[in-house]
Amino acid sequence: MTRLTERPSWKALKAHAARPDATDIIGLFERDPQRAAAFSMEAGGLFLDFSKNPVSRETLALLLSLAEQASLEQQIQAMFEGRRVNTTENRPALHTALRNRSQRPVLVDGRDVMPDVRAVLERVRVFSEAIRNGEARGAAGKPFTDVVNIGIGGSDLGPLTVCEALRPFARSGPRVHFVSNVDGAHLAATLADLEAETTLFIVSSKTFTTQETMTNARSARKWLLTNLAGSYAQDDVLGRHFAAASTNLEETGRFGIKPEQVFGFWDWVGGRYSLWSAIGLPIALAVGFERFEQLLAGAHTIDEHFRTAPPEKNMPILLALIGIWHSNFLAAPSYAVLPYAQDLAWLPMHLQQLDMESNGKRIDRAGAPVDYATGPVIWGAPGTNGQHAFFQHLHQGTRVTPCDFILAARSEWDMPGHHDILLANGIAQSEALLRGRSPEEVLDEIGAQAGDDKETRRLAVHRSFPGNRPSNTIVVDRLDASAVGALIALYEHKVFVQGAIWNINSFDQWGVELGKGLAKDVLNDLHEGKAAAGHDPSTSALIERICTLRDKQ
Ligand code: G6Q
Repeated sequence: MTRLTERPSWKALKAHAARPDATDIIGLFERDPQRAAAFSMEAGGLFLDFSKNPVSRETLALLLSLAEQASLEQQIQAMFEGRRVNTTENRPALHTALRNRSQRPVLVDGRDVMPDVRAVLERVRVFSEAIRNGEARGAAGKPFTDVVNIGIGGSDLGPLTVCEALRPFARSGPRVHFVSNVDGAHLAATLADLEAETTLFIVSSKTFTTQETMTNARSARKWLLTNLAGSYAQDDVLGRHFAAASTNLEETGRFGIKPEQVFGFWDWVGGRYSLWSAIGLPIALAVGFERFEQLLAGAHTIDEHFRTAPPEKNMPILLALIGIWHSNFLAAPSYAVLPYAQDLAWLPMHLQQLDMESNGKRIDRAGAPVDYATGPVIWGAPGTNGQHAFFQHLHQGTRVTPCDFILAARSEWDMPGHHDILLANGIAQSEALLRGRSPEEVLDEIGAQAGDDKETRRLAVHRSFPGNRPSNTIVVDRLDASAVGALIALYEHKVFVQGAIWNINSFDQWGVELGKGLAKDVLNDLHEGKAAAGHDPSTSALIERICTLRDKQ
């Protein structure tokens, strides 16, 4: 296969990006009165306006031919069909099967995985309903008021993001807490407010060997037994107060979790794509199984759209291509996700993992180093807070950061007057980024006459904005479970498309292994109180310093 940078579409895009007016978005609007309508689309309850990007019809055509030359449609099909698209781990990536609401079978090695998927979902339904309605109780016979999910990475961020997003619908369920960090502060501060008699722990870990999760799980078990084992049998305490979402049934049993409280999934579910599996159990507990199903259904609608819509009308494909245009051809180093919704506060973090762990790769699928940029740095925070912090950089910094604004037309909270202010700010920010403000406009606005006030003219430069800064705006009617499912699925597929075009494997994460291994050696050193041979001088000195400070009387 021809290398990506050697393909005609890549070269044409390079030339296209070198035009002097390549980033003139305002000019595109001036020349095309239909632009706002022509460069926006709807799918699965999501509306995407991508008109505020330096993308013309010609740009789009070139980007679409880049996708075609990467055999994108065949790659999409391969993922949905359960082919082993995760080539370094020799596995399919079938998060789409977890939310397959159709009757279509999904075959892995000729076997339909859907009966197993449905069976686990049914067990999640029964268990979550029993906890929510108080039928399932703790060792003291009391219903559970609090659930603590212990997990990290993909076993934390996905369910946490969704539970936060659906807070308005969580009023009748138990409170759900998330403990991820091995920093004892996380577990200790969470447990400080909880009663052992009414607390259920879910250990969420695909492997059930993750250092942080197992450390937290063991400390939680100790806390529970210290508080309850004096009055109740240890087996009963563990059996009732612990559940697990895992693929490692041997280890969950060894930990003391009853098989009936273990919810399985499969090696073809990647951690950062696992919220749709048993890892979503905290979601079902927080907002009810029916809403969990609505979440799956929302994602499934986007899956169907992604699988069947032609590339030029395909939302994840368009979003991905625009991202490629920014990062590979216009040299944007990062990408900001700006939900104007406090309930989506964790979305930027979830997307950061999804995108950066999937596409932060430098070796292509053939094993050769790439000679083009892959996944950008993803960051962001909810509006309007960001406006009072890093938006300065977005508007006037030297680096251009493409942004996604995410807005919900209606609020789930009864707080009169707030939502319009929130929406107005979100819309106005994308307008300001596009429009900018010249020094002359600043002077006009402050009523100064050219030349008559040196100080005013000096300040006008500082108060001006370059404009032509790109953004997408995604609008949902309301942030219900279906919209949240659709939104996350949209980004999952965007990431897939980019990985497919960059010819990298978006489904492995070898880059997290080296540090994990070294941490074991450093932990040994900390236990020994001195640095063993073999570290670099900086690392040895740090270990020694930490040991000295730690052991000081
Ligand atoms: C995600 C990664 C990673 C993983 C965590 C937790 O795609 O694989 O974030 O989810 O390392 O792993 P366990 O679920 O096995 O504890």
